[in-house]
This record gives sequence, C-alpha cells and structure tokens, in this order.
Amino acid sequence: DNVLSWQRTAFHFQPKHNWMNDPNGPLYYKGRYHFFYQYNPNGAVWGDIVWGHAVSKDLVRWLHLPLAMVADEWYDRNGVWTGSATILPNGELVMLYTGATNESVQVQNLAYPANSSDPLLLNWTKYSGNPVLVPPPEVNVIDFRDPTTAWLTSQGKWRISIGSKLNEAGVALVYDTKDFKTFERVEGMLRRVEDTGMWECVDFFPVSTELDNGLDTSVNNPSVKHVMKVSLDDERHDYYAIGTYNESITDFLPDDISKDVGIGLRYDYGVFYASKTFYDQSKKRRVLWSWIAESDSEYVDVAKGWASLMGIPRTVLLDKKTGSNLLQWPVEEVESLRMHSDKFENLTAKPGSIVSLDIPAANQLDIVAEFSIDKEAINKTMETDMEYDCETSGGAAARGALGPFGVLVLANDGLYEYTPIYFYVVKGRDGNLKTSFCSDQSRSSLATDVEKKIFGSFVPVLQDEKLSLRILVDHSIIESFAQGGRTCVTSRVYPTKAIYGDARLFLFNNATEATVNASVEVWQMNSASIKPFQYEQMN
Ligand code: DQQ
Repeated sequence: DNVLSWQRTAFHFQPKHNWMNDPNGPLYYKGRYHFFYQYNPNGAVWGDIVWGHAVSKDLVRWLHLPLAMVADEWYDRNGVWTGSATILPNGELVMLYTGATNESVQVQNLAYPANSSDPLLLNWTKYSGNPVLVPPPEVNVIDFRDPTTAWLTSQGKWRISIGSKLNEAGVALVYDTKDFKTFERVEGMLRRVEDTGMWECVDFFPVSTELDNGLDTSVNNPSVKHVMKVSLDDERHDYYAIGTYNESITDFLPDDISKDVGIGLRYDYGVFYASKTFYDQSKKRRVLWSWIAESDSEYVDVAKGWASLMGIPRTVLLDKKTGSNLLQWPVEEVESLRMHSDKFENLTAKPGSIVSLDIPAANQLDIVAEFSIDKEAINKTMETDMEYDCETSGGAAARGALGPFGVLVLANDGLYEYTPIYFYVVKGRDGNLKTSFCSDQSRSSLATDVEKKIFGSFVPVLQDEKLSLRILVDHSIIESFAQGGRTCVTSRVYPTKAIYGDARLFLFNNATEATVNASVEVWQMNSASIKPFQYEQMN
C-alpha cells in the first residue's frame, strides 16, 4: 500500500491504520484473550482517544473487533483513557478507566459487558452513575489517572490504586470499594517517591517466591513478594520495584530502598512504556503487555498512516536465583510461529572479528544464543574501577578487553546498516566480572530522521552461568532478553538497505583480548494472522 509498508511487523499486534498507545484492560474470558488499547481512529498521531479491541485464542493470532468504547459521554468527551479489568469471583467482569471530561478533568468511570454471555465482549455499557471517582482536592485535576486492577483486602473489599503527583513527588493513591460504584479514599499512599513526577499506569501485583507460576492479583501470603510498576511521564520509562505490601498501613515497601519505585529497575531499557500485566487464569501465569512507540518522526508516521506496536506479551516471574529482579520472557505461544531453524554450534570469534551466519532470510527471526569468554583472557585482563554504561559507552564500536560481543541484526551485506545486540564485560577491583547488555541503534539506518540511541543496562550473571540471549526480530522492532529475561531491551529500527531479502545476520566480537565461543540457533518466524473484523467471523 505504501513505500514504508515493509516497516510493518509480521507477528506483532498492530492495527491496520492510525495511532495506538497503551494496552488497556487485558484479560482472559470464556476461552479468549481480550486486548483493548488506546487508539486514535482519525490519524497516526495521539488524539481523539477511544478503546480499540481485539481477541485471540493464543495471544499471537488476533481478530480485530469493533471499537469497545468511544468518547460519547461528558465524562469521557476528551478521551476514553487507560484502564484495567477486574474479574470478580463469580466470573463477572468490571472495567475501570479514566475519562478526560468535557472540561479535561480526569475522572474514573465504570463499564461492564452489555452481554456477559458474549465471548467476544463486543458491547460495553458505561455505568449510569459515572464518574465513580473525581480528583481529590489535593491533586491537580489533570493528574489523576489509570486505575489498576482491583485486589481483595482481608476485609473483603476491593482495593485499587490511581497514579498522581504531589508537587514533584510521584504518588499512588488508594481507594476501597464494595461494588465499584462507591469508593472510599484509604489514608496514606501505596507509595510516594520524591522527584519522580507524575505516575502513569500504576501496576501492582504479587509474585511467588516459591512457585513457577503467576498469581491472581488478590493473592497475599508469606510466600509472595509484591511488584509495583509506574510509568514515569517525565522520562517515558517503566520502572518497577520488588518489595512487601503491608495491607494494614496501605504501604508497599521495596526490599532495596535504593531501588525504590521510579528510580531503580526498569522492565526494559529501550522503547517500552505504559505497560500492564494481567493474570491469565487459564495458564496460571502473569502476562505483561507494553506499548512500543516509534523512533521515527511524526511526519513519517503520518506518511505511513500508522504509529506504534505492542510488544510480544511476556510472562513475568520473580527470579528465584537472584531474588532481586523479575524474569520476563516472550509467551510460549510465540514459539508456534517458529519454522525452519539453523544451528551454529561451537563458533569461535577471535578479537575483532565478524562471522556471517548463513540463514535463508533475516527480518522475521527468533534467535537464541550462548556465549563464553576464554578463561585465559579473563585472567590476563586488568581490574578496573570503570563503570560501563551502555548509553554513554560509545556503543559497539568502542572496544574493551572483554567486550563488546554478540550479534548484528538487520544488517546489510556491506555493513552500512546493522544493529548490534551485545554483552560487555568488565573485571572489577574485586576480581569479579560485571556484565552489561546493550542494543546500539547508532548504525541501524542510513536515514537521518530517526532516533539512533544506545540502550542497555547491567545484567546479573551468576557463578558458572554462560552468557545467554534471545532476540525477536520483526522488520522494525527488535526485542532482546539477556540471561533468561533478567535484563530486556526493545528497540525500533528503520533500515533502508537491510530490508526484505537484503537483511543479514552476523556474529561479532569487538573485544581486544577475549576470544568468544558461541552457539546460535535461529528460527525463521512465520507471520501471525491478524484478521480484520467481519461479522461472519463472529463465531
Ligand atoms: N496514556 C493515556 C493516559 C495515560 C497515558 C492517554 C500513558 O491514561 O496516563 O492516552 O501513556
């Protein structure tokens, strides 16, 4: 349809046209995953926001459905904004969402399925008593949005949190309700962190310290930790903290106060915002959805006629080996798109080398790789106080003794364009190795009107662990996971040469000392069927 249509993805969720942002109210109902999202039906930039809707049996193949909710009431005239679903013990569904009123005041509204026996949940009824919550006097009326999924208190009430800011502190306000129509403010805050600004899209959920499955949002017992996530409006990044939730004082206390909400860990060190989890009761897992924005310019988005994608949904678990970070991993269903695979075992990459990986095509891939550095190089390497930081490091071109090494994805033959995803290892004063995981977009495209940042962060590597990565490549998105999902980096890239049949994959080692041993398996990924809505497909 369009010269830029190659940028569209093959197995990521995106509407055919126009602008999309936050995931809204994801849930599993009567055998289907429902996905709602912030959508502009009138253009490829943010505005006129309503709720798009799609349904799937496997989180991979989707059927688009008609808009779930539009801006047709005074209390959401300026936008049907972000919200969350709660499934009640009797199976009933309620949806809370933020409306921007005709006067642009942020209020919370209740909606529910018009026909709860319809597995497609095509029609939604807005409660006649809306809005159910208005901004409390101490916060600005434009700083009160994005209600969470509700959890049950020990008193049998439902509790929600709503993000706001007080002066420059990010805060999460708390409310209790019995019926989702009348709410009472709970004293105190779920959390408050100075200088973090407005908290958007708060998410709050338990993770098990013992089991390998996810937990319903209401579970709270001695073998859970709680995770609190906020989306920092000023910074546009999603931060989480792991800690304990004390219901009686309404407080979430992070395990490590230096990694408090909004200042510590991030779900993803690349492009990733306004994410939200839900508990999938059919597979007993917690699944994370996130909005992945464009890194090109607005005028290109308008020319393309669309903007933004959803990341591949990820399962979320506590990392029981470290106890101090989450593990995020693409949902297993994505593996049903794997087709032909090529295996490269025992590859040796000498310092300063590039090895071509001969595969049939390179724009729709699932890559799994393991690396180890020769011991001798590690022993020989000098200890240093240097703190490596992907973002300011000079990228894959800046050489150290033990890094960078990894793969070049969406590369062209002549290497005018490529995106390195790599490890960089530093030997500290104590003799211990410290590893960073990065994605360098600086040479990803010859185009000049796209962002080309370097992303990444530290990744915990335990004694005797090899370095491992997984990368999903889909035309203009690269999602990278290190050490089983301890550190994740998503980026958008817009090559001009490395497209279609001209995209290639390479192994590279730009270290000056270390020889690297690598094993790589690369699957060609099928396109996922994402069907437009037609009435005859309804059943
Ligand atoms: N997007 C919504 C808001 C939310 C923001 C509006 C986060 O509800 O705070 O489209 O991207």
